Amino acid sequence: MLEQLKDLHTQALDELNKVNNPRELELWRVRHLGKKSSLTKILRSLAALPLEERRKGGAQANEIKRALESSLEEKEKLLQEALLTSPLESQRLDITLPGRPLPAGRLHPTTQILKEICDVFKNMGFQVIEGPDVEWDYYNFEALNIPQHHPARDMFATLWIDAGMGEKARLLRTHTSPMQIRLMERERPPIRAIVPGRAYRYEATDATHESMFYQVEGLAVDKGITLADLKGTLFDFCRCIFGEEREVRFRCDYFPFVEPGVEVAIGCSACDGAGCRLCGYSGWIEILGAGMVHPDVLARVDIDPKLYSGFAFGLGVERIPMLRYGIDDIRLFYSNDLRFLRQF
Ligand code: 2NL
Repeated sequence: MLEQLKDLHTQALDELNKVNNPRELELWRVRHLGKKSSLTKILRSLAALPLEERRKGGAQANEIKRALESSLEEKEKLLQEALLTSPLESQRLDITLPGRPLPAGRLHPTTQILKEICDVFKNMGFQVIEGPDVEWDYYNFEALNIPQHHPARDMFATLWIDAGMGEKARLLRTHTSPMQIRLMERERPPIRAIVPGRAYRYEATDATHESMFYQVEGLAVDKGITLADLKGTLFDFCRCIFGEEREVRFRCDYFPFVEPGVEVAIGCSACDGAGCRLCGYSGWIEILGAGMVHPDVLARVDIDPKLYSGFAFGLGVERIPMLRYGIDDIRLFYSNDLRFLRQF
């Protein structure tokens, strides 16, 4: 019987080694320690044996039973642990792996140059304000000294929202000046402000014309403002944006809302003034229109032109990066071609 018990023990341990999950373990327990197991049968049969054999066999059988029970417990623990750690192992994250690089965006070239322009004027004490893209005829034309049916309206090919309604017609502003009229209506001199924003024209597009473009307009109104203030301010601006060395030229020009009107040009950076295709063989590139605010414009917003005077200017924003980087088509700015945009 002792031999039989030994075999039984080794066989049970052998089988226990092959157990892989709690269900198999339970089957193993029933087989080797359950009521119908060989071991239980042996323990039951002991009663019929003579005392000496019963004692020896009993001791052996009980020892094996305890051994199997503690093996069972151990195995149970092992399986429990494996149950916890195996998903942790198989789903392990390597937190030392470098992350996937996120494609970094960038500011649109127009946004970049707008910030640069605004910073220059902010440093000179101008405030930056914005206004609506949809305007009344009154603010876009009438208040700027361009009455109904005046030929000067032809200078600004207009996108109308409701044409033929006189001063009450709405339109897409053809310049950002309307906001400066609004500013002069609600504030009293001294006024120093620039208005960056979109402007719209009803025009066929080509390399130098877009139906939507950006403008920065500036305005300064106070007692004793002269053309010299205008010249000094715009010279400084040109030096900040184009560098100390670039030449700046002032000449007469006409805009209905100023008197006198001037045009500001800088020496062509492509040919250094020698003359090339970019500058139309003149050596100069026009970048700004400006002038002294027309007395009638001041009077209309109830600023007395006998006491106050002002200068105003307007510049096309896209022209600056076009000159600086040799971009030969303004349409590139707003056609969303990433090959173009990624270069800035
Ligand atoms: C150009 C010309 C200019 C102004 C804009 C202005 C605004 C007010 C009163 C008087 Cl509220 N003038 N603005 C003056 C002269 C020229 O822009 O060619 N811009 C691209």
